[in-house]
Amino acid sequence: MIKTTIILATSNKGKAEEFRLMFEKAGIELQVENIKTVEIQSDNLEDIAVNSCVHAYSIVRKPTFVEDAGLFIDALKGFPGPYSSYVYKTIGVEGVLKLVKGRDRGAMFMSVIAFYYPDVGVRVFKGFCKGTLANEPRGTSGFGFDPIFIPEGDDRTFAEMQQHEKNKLSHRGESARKLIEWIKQHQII
Ligand code: ITT
Repeated sequence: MIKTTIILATSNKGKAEEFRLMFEKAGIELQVENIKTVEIQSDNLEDIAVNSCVHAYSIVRKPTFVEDAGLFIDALKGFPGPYSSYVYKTIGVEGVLKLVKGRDRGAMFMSVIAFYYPDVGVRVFKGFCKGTLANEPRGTSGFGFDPIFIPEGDDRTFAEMQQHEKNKLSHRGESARKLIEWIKQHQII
């Protein structure tokens, strides 16, 4: 049993806000640390998340988690996946739309959370969200590829939803619910 604050290490404000809301609803205190962790080059989100998490822990020395997420586009054989951050910063939403013009619109978001504390070791929690890519960007909320991602079962993009609606459907919502459940079961806080 660990009685202390849980740390989320991220440099992404949008991601931090989504976790903040879910932890607040669960009644668990969350401290966000704006740390850009060293990200190893790998085509596997889990390897990246686990390495980043252990690095972040070495700085904050409290139970820490990081999340690595990516957009996997069917027509591009899963690209950009682990390279989503770089693709977003370089060609952006419009560039991605150009790459998939006239092609299959299927896509999936994946979220991998790695939690680390020496007493419990590394724990990994995953979430997925299938959907399609919109023809043009729509909506102003959220971040990253939200304006072009329409989750299965809805006709709005994530950027046209309120944060709690996105959290219900999203990859991050699923992985965060698993982490929160685990934290409660193991009385980490
Ligand atoms: P940290 O590693 O510091 O947490 P990051 O922005 O690099 O922040 P990720 O590597 O997890 O975060 O995410 C890669 C990119 O994928 C991110 O910058 C977005 O462009 C995109 N992305 C991830 N989750 C998303 C979401 O829920 N909605 C829209 N785009 C998302």
